[in-house]
Amino acid sequence: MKRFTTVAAALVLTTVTACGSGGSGGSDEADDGTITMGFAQVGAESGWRTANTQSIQQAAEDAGIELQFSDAQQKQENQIRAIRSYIQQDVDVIAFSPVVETGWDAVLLEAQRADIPVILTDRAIDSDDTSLYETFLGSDFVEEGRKAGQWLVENAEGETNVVELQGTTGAAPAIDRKEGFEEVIADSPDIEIIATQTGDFTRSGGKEVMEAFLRSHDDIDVVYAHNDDMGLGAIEAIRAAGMEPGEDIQIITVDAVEAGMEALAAGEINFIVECNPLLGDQLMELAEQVVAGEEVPERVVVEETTFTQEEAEAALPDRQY
Ligand code: GYE
Repeated sequence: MKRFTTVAAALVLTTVTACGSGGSGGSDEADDGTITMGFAQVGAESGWRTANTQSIQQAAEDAGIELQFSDAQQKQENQIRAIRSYIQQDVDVIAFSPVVETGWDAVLLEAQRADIPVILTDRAIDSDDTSLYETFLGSDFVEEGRKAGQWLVENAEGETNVVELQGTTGAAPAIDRKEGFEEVIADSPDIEIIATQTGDFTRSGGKEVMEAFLRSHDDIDVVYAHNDDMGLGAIEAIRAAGMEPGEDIQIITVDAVEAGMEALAAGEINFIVECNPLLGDQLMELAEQVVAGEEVPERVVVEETTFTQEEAEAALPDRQY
């Protein structure tokens, strides 16, 4: 009898301990082995983002990871609020794609104090304290900008006036794609960026800014858009101004989402640098490793390619996004 009591008491204790570390949501890994991830997404601004969100949701389901998902509508304060709520819920791991590079130290310190590991995905942050996150999974945006510039250097004939549609101001892909492109064209004095402005990575933003560029410049040769969506908006603006996109004005974009690839194959865009949004499976793998306390690389770079018009036509049937 005495022995039975002891075992029963031990069992009760174990249960209490599991609950205690499980947090209020009862979703902590200690409960039944299920990992809960809080994911703070940027928004739904582009075809790339839609494909990225689908990839993350599908991969979580496949990996049996419980996903708490939020859409910040491209606002940093919304993302910070989402991260705080994940901290409060005591999730096992937080992942997010920072809308802009700076201003994250305070909230990430809160996550660190609560012992919740953070994974950066897609976009990087600009902070001296690299202990605030475990790893960064995403593309090399500077390299993407270089590839765009390289194509132009190889294909430009004579004086070439470029207008640039930048991504969201302060976002890593906007800063880096600009930097990589400028670096490569710097040695070509014939190529000049005559106007540059943000279109916030949206089709409507790209269209609006391109309309303004067309009103103030009658000598535009090339559009360099930091994503397909803005390039697609520029196509509409160019058509409305009575010109042929891809011919009268050449267009270079980044992403290679389906709508962009279709426009490339149709001759309306001239060159696309790929940026792969299918990060879900890799993210879930990293999350499992991080939660298990395993070492993960500081940086995981996504492999990418580029597409000419002919290559787009050949690749389109097999594209997943
Ligand atoms: O290129 C753009 C999206 O952060 C890589 O964000 C991502 C970028 C992508 O809105 O289409």
